[in-house]
Amino acid sequence: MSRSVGLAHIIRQQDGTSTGVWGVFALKSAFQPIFAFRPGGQLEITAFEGLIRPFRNGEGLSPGAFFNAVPASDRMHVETLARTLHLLNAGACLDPATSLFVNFDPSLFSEPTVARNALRDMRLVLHEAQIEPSRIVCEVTEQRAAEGALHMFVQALRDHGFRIAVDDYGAEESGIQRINALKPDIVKFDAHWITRLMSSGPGFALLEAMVSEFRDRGILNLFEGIEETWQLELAEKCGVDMVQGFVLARPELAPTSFAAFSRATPAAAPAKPDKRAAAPAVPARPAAGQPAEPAPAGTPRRAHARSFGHRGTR
Ligand SMILES: [Ca+2]
Repeated sequence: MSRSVGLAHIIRQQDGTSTGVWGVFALKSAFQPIFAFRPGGQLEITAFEGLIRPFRNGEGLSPGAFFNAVPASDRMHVETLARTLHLLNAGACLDPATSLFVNFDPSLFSEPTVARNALRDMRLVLHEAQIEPSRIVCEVTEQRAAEGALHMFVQALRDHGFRIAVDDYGAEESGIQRINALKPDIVKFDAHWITRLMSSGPGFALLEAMVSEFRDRGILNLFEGIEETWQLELAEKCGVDMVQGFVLARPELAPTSFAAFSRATPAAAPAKPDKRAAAPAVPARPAAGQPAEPAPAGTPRRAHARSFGHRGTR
């Protein structure tokens, strides 16, 4: 089965997942789990972020390079295709009890009519995927769009019943005033910024103060790009609500194996044997010393600069 989204096409695969075709590129959905801290310090998958993985002639490409290569005139089509794929694939293979984070570039939606039509189309896809709008968290970057247009777009998202997350908080010119004005449900702290702050005592204190301030305002805090065990320990010490990063789980192409953690029945896709049967109901936290440099809790250390690729991976 195939259908068109603008100039692009979506193909339903035999395993129940959907892939996209845009020019010479094949696009697939990957999902990365987002974990919540539960009482007792356990971590539980509470949501997934949809991320695009582009392929050309069967070879995987960097998402950043792919999105940079998309001409401005095609960006809306490609973004719409990416979101549509994530919604269809989430409906096919993710636990309905989890939320789905999808990325939006608000600068593409500065025209109210464009936003209205795009969100109406998105609701149709959600209906088809049998996903309630309340499961959707829209990640918006605040720094790329004009303020008035951004507020209007965020309001339109809310009117559709979606939640709002400010993405990459701390990068570039984002600031507390803009957070106060936008009143998001969730703030996702910029991965590089967190790493920098965690590397010094005063930086960590600042991070802790911000987390506490947002919490007082009813905003949930999420740290992304958590790559090392010591960062995870500091995140917990900071009182953050949710964490995402390679140390916990890497993104997996749909159909993912994550269903094993929270869903008894296999997805529309054929079950991946073995792993499912043995998987624990709640993923174990990484043991100290693995997979990466441990450090005593509360001992911030300088992180190795490593690209996490969370940008431009809509
Ligand atoms: Ca994001």
